[in-house]
Amino acid sequence: MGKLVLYGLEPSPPVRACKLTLHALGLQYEYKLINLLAGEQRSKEYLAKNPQHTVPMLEDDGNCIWDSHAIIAYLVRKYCKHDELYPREYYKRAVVDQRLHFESGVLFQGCIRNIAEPLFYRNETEVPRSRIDAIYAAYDFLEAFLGTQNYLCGPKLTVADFSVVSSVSSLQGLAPLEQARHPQLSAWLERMEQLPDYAANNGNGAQMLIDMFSAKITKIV
Ligand SMILES: N[C@@H](CCC(=O)N[C@@H](CS)C(=O)NCC(=O)O)C(=O)O
Repeated sequence: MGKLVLYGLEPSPPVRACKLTLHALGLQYEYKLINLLAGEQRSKEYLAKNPQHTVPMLEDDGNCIWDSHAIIAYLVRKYCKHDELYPREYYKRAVVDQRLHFESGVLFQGCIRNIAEPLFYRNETEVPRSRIDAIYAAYDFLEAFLGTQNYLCGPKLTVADFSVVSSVSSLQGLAPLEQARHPQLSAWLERMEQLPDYAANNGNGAQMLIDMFSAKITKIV
């Protein structure tokens, strides 16, 4: 097995999705901190590895992969002896892929990045109410995806749960889950919080992002 290096920082949800996956697979890795607010992702060295200048990035024996969804799928395919976390069966895998794309487009880009970018990169301090409404609308979809099942793709944990929990946990300051409107999703989040070493791999970083949001936001308008 080659040497694995994960580049990232704790508040980043997709970095934490990778940490949850690496932990579930029992993989050792080196963690290299990239300070986004200091612009380290745009250094010549980093851009040479990842021209899109995003974290997370995984380096596996010199091969660089970015986008958390590509990373977590790669890790399971390459390093997992069983296929539960990312099933090989076509339909089961399609369901996991759908949840991963939902996380990428709707939860991360549509909810988190749409709020974070104006605050952290353009120094804005007010958040339009419509962006908070969009978070609750995304929760409605997740509630439907879950139905009566324990995990997002059925009775078993998959990488989709790791990806989605990285966003949903980070949104709890901006849009706390309401038990009455989202009973299944609330129970799912509590279930995810019971995972071994959850705090180290996701909970603490999610709280950091929640604190960063609340330090910056003066008003929802
Ligand atoms: N879809 C990507 C999102 C990656 C992303 O946008 N990461 C943010 C941090 S959470 C970032 O690197 N921002 C710095 C930049 O874009 O320059 C993934 O899942 O990895």
